[in-house]
Amino acid sequence: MSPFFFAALLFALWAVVLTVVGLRHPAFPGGEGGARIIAALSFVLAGAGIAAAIVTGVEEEHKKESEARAEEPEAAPPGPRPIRVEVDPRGELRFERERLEATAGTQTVELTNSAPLPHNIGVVGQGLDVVGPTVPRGGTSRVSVPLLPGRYTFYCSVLGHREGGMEGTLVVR
Ligand SMILES: [Cu+2]
Repeated sequence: MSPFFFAALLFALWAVVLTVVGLRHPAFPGGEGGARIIAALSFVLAGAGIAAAIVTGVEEEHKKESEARAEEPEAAPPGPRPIRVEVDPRGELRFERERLEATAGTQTVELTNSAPLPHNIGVVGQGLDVVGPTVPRGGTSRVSVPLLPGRYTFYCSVLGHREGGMEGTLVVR
């Protein structure tokens, strides 16, 4: 039960009590003092009703706001998380893993280069052949790829790197 509804109910009961008592006792409210008390109580109840209405309104506003916020996605790129791969940090011509897994659909493959040499990320297979930008140490090379179930090869297209060992298998389910 909302506070507004409760206060309204209380106020309605109070009105009924006043009417019944007033009808049964012609002398009601019994002098100036009695009238003042009745008036004061009515005033307090009416005030409580208004306050409760405001509180209920504010609460509902907050509820709406938080619901709206819950529907808004975080400031993240749309779609699933990127498939991440790193370069061997010791500077060898290798990725830190030789096998990546993904689910079918449009995915982002992201290479973080923490090695001294520039590198990039390429994905080839099933009619697809894309290469991201070549980035120096500290950079990120990204490609967006529409993946079908099956096997792809990921590699670095910088001259001599793939031949040197910078390739691996991307398995899509
Ligand atoms: Cu490379």
